[in-house]
This record gives sequence, structure tokens and C-alpha cells, in this order.
Amino acid sequence: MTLHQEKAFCRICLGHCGISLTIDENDKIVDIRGDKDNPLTKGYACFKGLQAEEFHHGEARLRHPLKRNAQGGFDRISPEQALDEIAARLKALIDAHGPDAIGVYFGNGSILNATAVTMQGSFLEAIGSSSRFTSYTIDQSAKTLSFERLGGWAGGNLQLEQCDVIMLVGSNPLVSHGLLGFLASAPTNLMKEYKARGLKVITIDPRRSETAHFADIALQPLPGNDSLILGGLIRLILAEGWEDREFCQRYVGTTALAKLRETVAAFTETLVERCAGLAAGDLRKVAQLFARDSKQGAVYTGTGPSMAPHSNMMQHLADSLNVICGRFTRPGDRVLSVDMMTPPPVFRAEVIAPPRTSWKTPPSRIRGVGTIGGEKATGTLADEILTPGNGQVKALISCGGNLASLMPDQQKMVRAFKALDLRVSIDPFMSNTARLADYIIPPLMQYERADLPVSAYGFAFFPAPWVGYSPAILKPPKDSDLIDEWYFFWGLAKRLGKTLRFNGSELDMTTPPTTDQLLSLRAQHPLAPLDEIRKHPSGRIYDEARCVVQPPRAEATATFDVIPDDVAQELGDIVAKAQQLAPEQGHLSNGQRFTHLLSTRRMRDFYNSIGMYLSSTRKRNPYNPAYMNPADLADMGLADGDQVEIVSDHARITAIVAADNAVRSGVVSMAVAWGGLPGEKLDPATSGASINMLISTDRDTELLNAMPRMSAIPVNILPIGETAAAD
Ligand SMILES: Nc1nc2c(c(=O)[nH]1)N[C@H]1C(S)=C(S)[C@@H](COP(=O)(O)OP(=O)(O)OC[C@H]3O[C@@H](n4cnc5c(=O)[nH]c(N)nc54)[C@H](O)[C@@H]3O)O[C@H]1N2
Ligand SMILES: Nc1nc2c(c(=O)[nH]1)N[C@H]1C(S)=C(S)[C@@H](COP(=O)(O)OP(=O)(O)OC[C@H]3O[C@@H](n4cnc5c(=O)[nH]c(N)nc54)[C@H](O)[C@@H]3O)O[C@H]1N2
Ligand code: SF4
Ligand SMILES: [Mo]
Repeated sequence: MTLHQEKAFCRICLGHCGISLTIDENDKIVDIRGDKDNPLTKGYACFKGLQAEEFHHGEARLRHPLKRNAQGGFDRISPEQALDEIAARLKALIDAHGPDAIGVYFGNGSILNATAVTMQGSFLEAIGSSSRFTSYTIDQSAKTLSFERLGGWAGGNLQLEQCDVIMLVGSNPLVSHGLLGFLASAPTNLMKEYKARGLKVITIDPRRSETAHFADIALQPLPGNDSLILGGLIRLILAEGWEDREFCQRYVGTTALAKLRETVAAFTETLVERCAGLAAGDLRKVAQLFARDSKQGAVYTGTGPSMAPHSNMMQHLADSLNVICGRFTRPGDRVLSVDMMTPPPVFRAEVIAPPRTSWKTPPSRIRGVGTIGGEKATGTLADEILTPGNGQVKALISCGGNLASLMPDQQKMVRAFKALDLRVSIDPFMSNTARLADYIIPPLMQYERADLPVSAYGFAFFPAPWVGYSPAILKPPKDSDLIDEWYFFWGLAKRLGKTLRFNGSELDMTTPPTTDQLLSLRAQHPLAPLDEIRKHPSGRIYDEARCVVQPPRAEATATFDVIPDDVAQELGDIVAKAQQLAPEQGHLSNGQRFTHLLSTRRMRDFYNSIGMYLSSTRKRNPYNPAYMNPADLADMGLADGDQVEIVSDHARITAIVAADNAVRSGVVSMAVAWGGLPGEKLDPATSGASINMLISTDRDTELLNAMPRMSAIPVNILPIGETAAAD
């Protein structure tokens, strides 16, 4: 057998682990392991990435485009024929209803594909459609909105080695690799290294997460209380004088600081600790370690609190806590990481004035929600399809997304998806979304296509200025008919007579570009054009790209808007509500009372639904357990492995409980992406349960970004057969 070895990097998640593949003469992966020469990940790779063999060569992979037939099944179709037919239908819809009738939903399966991510934007721009939806706006878009209201820092991000302390609010990077630019690549190794150097870690999470095992203080509040907790910390820090006075003077201003102090005055330790179910003194311990005893570091948030009520307020307060403690790079500090795919900015110790772009663009026709970074909020997608009128979405291309499973209010999303005139799913697997599509276009998979790392808005996604090139190593499977994701959008635009602009450059619309030509348009850092990047099979850290933070310019007078009026008003509402709460009496939701709060989490072996169709992964995880504290289970007479009904104010699902000491009492912790379609009666022991059935998008949504209540969902846990919701 002749074998050859190749290097690449994995693009399932932000970890971007260096990968060494051994390939046989039949173009099959026979071995896969972490690439020890990759300077960023040094041989680390996780279980998900190591399943590449089954991902690429396994039974479940779709190898041909499919078209729905009159009987409701699927027939094979060639990609070019599918493109002809889809383009013809899009043209008719644009002619009849205008370009906004054509929507694209872009999900995690494609978001780390450097050519696809740019091309879908180019396509929508070329046809003039503003119906652009991505998984980002159903994730942590609070981060964008917080920047919009508060402003940002032009001096670059702090890296772990510049921190004495980090506070992680509802983020579990040791499993998720999800902490942007910070603890994404080989996070456990980084955590161990920095802990050994004295880094202090605070976690705030209803479960004692894998990350919390490294914490000096691990608070386990009831979910959904993070605005109270962060507001309480700000109050305490300002009351004790632990803020960075000089920084506040220059970059916040005395009037705004006084207004902030006054607005958070009611966030007393007693109130916060009572509502969040914390012990007396917990808040003070955190404030002391974070603000009094540490000089540099930062608060970071994750999906947990970004999905709970008041998520935009939570993010604003987390960012404001960094502001009052002056947790930013200063003149003369080194910028340890920069994005190696965009031209470098000058890093200056200045505030970027709050742009408030979302407030300046016309609000959406759905509940007046604004646009977020030029995108429509995915929390409005189902309503954008179901609501007649100008701009109604009639055709949807789901690229690398699984909205029929992943969208809150799954019932409504599926109803909306079925109501479309045209449904296209670009997916290598028969996902729940693909099952409902008119056309399924399976693409080339990651080791069959060349790629560059993630890059967006010049943000430094890695702890060091690393960039690499992942080549097309494998040929597509022999009997297959697969296309690149970018080619799908290029092919449509060509048929619609549109010219695409890709990263600022106009594309030839007669002959398709090569993937490398497109990648060379993406590689825009002067030190790292594509030819240079390609010279380093494991990628390279460009130390020479690191720079020094410059002093502010005299004309840079912008300050952080820590307490604009809309924030002050919502804070007032939050505290007034908290003062009336009696958590010991259960949780009220839309007139009903519930005993538990369901909080969201990730599973180690999946990336949402990526990995769901692999036998290796499913063997290890046949379903998504409803993790609960053993004492709660005992109180209800339940045992590990029992089936229960989980009832919200919206629906009920059947799930299987698992005893887990790490979960605090009063909480059910469960992952998304499981279960079938609404109405299907599947066995929860082999298919899992869909928590998105429990969530409504008609109520309890954030006004600014339409984020539904996806964590801290009030629920009752009932033994099977018990019908009434306990009231
Ligand atoms: N293995 C794996 N990795 C993944 C994914 C996956 O599915 N599996 N998904 C990827 C995606 S799409 C994303 S966006 C990132 C997310 O990355 P993270 O944000 O790190 O997501 P989680 O690991 O779920 O960590 C969220 C934590 O928040 C806690 N939590 C829940 N509700 C609340 C709350 O109201 N308040 C507080 N303080 N905590 C709360 C949960 O218990 C959980 O431990 O991960 C990515 N990485
Ligand atoms: N209740 C609740 N809902 C949630 C969440 C939650 O925590 N709780 N999390 C939210 C978050 S953070 C996110 S990011 C969204 C995620 O929502 P989505 O992005 O819609 O969902 P994923 O499951 O990540 O979808 C990935 C899809 O990509 C496909 N895929 C895999 N590889 C490829 C490829 O190479 N190319 C293409 N084209 N497709 C590929 C997979 O088969 C899968 O169907 O869900 C959100 N929904
Ligand atoms: S899934 Fe993420 S952490 Fe796992 S190997 Fe791939 S890039 Fe690395
Ligand atoms: Mo996400």
C-alpha cells in the first residue's frame, strides 16, 4: 500500500487545529492526528476533528445533488441542472416580488469556509437582497449590539498572557473552543499553562463546567441572572473605589460614571444574591478578586447568558465592567495578536465612538428589530417567511445550516420553511432541514477544498498572529457529483446575469475562478499574501506582525457610553422586577408557575448537529440527556436514565434525565440539535429531544436582536403520563 502524508487544519470549529492526514492510494484517509508542527495547536485535536475519515468516506454522506419528486422522495440531479432550475425559479420570484424575496441562511457548516462565506454575501449584494441571515444572530449578536451602544477600543485585544484574571460568564471554552481569539485553540493546554503562571479564573455558570474545574472562584447561580450579577459587581466596585479612576476619567467621563453609579445603586449584594441563588458574600469575593486584587484581565461571556433574558443588557454590563476597570491595552503595550488576513490597522489607545448603526437603519417589519452588522436577525426569519407584504421571504437557501432543528420555536420555523415557494439545502448530510428541501446540494468537504482560516472585521481570532493554508488533499469520492459551496452562488449569479464582487474585486462571470484565485483575494495582509502562506504547511505565526499600541490622537475625544438612556431604562425595569421576585416560589412565565430553569449547553462530541450523522459519534452519545442535580431527581422520585416530560409554557417534550452533580439544584441542563421534526414520534433513547420545541418566538424575545429565550427557560419536569403542568 502506498501512503502519503499531508497537512491541513480542521475547520469544524474556531480551534483550527493543525491536522496530519495519512492517505492511501485510493484517496482514503487511513490515519488522522494532530499536527505537532502547527505552532498554534502543537499536536492537539479533539474527537470531532478526528472523525474526518467517517465524515468524508462514511455511509451517511450525500454524494449527489437531489431534487424532490412528485411522490415526496428525491431523485438525483446534476449540479448544473439543479443550478439552471433554481436560478429560473429565483428569477421568477425576483421579477414578481423583488430581490428581498430571496433569502440566504448561512450556518456553522459553512461559516469557516473562507470562499463560501464571502461568496454568499457577494451573491446577495449582486441580486440586491437584504434577506441575509446567519447563525451569528441566533448566537451572540449581543456582542455587536453592545459595541454599537457602548463603543469599542481601538487598541487591540488583551491576550491571556496579559491577564492576571479572567472572568468567564456562561462560557465553557475548554469544551466549546468558543472563546473568540482567546481560549479557542488547544484551550486546555493554554489554561494549564497560564494557571501555572498564576492566572486567576472566575467562572459564573449554573453548572460546574469543565472550565470551572480550573476556577479560583466558581459561582453557580440560577441561569438568567447575569445582568443582575454584573450590575451588582459594577455597583460594588464603584462603591468600594476599586475602579480604574484614571481610565474612567479619560475614557468614560465623570458625568456618565456618576449616572452609572446612580443607576446600579439598587443592585445590592442582598438582592442579587437572593435572586441568583448565591451565598451571601459571593459577589464581594468576585469583585475583590477581579477588581481589587488584579490589575489586568477581562470579563468574557459565552452563549449561556447570551441566550437568557436581557442578554443585550448582560453584554453591555460585562463590557462596561471591563471599561470601569480599565481592562484594555495601553499605549506602549504589545498587540500580541492581529488578524493575518486583513490589512493591519494602527492600534491606538482610543475609544471607537458608539456607532449605533442598527438604530440608524430602517427597522425590520417584524417587531421593529434592527439589522445587526448588516444582517437581519435570524430570530425573525420564520416571521419574515410567514408574514405577507413587501420583503416577504419566498425562497431560502440554507447553506451549512440546519434551521429545521436549530431554530428556537422549531414548530414555527418548520411551518415557515414548508411555506416557502423554494427551499434549498446545501449540506453533505440528510439533516432535518435537508429532509424538507426541494433541492439538496451536497458540497465538497473540508479536506477536498483549499481554505484559509476564519477572518472577519479584522478581529484577531487566534491568540497569536497565525495564518495557514489548508490544501485540497482528497479527491471527491469516485462516484460523486459535488461542487464547491462558492461555486453554487457563482453559478446562480452567472445564470441571473449578475456580476459578483468578491472581497472588493469584480469576478469574471464567464469562466469560473479557481478556489486559489478566490483565496488570494481573501489574503490581504501585506506580510502574508497567499503564495507566502502556502509555503508553510503547518501555518506560521508572524511575530513581525505584532505591534505596539500608540497613544491616542489629540482629536480622539470619544468616550464609552456606559449608561445611555435606553440602557438606564432597562436596568431600572430589571431591578424593579427583581425586587418583586421570590425565587423560592418557582418561576413565573406567561401566567404559569414552573419549578426548574432549563439552561443551554454544548456536547463535547458534536458541533451542534455536525457529527449527528456519524455512527462513531452516535455510538458514544445516543441522545442528549437532561442533566439534573441528583438531589432534585431524588426529590421527584426519579432515577438516572428515567424518561420524563419537560413542559414549558409553549410545549412539552420527552427526554431522559441524567444525574449530574455539576448541575446546581433547580436547573435542567440540555444541549440543542436533537430530535426529529415536529409531529414525529421518535424514541428519545435513540433520537434525543428537541429543546427548541419548548421555546416561543412570539414572546419573551429581545427587542433589539430578536433573541428568543433560549436559556433560563421555566419548565416543569413530570414523570411520563402526568398531564397537568404543576401550578
Ligand atoms: N463540542 C462543541 N463545541 C462547540 C459547539 C458544540 O455544539 N459542541 N458549538 C459551537 C457554537 S455554535 C458556539 S456558539 C460555541 C459556544 O461556546 P460557549 O459559549 O462556551 O458554549 P457552552 O460550552 O455551551 O458554554 C455555555 C455555558 O453557559 C452556561 N449557561 C447556560 N445558561 C446560562 C446563564 O443564563 N447564565 C450563565 N452565566 N451561564 C449559563 C452553560 O451551563 C454552559 O456551561 O461553542 C461552539 N463549540
Ligand atoms: N435552543 C437553542 N437553540 C440554538 C442554540 C442553543 O444553544 N440553544 N445554539 C444556537 C447557536 S449558538 C447556533 S451557532 C445555531 C447553529 O445553527 P446552524 O448553523 O443552523 O446549525 P448547525 O447544527 O451548526 O448546522 C450545521 C449544518 O452544516 C452541515 N455541514 C457539515 N459540514 C458541512 C460542510 O462542509 N458544508 C456545508 N454546507 N454544510 C455542512 C451539517 O450537516 C448541519 O446540517 O443554533 C442556535 N440554536
Ligand atoms: S473540531 Fe475544533 S477543536 Fe476539534 S479538531 Fe476540529 S478545530 Fe480542533
Ligand atoms: Mo453558535
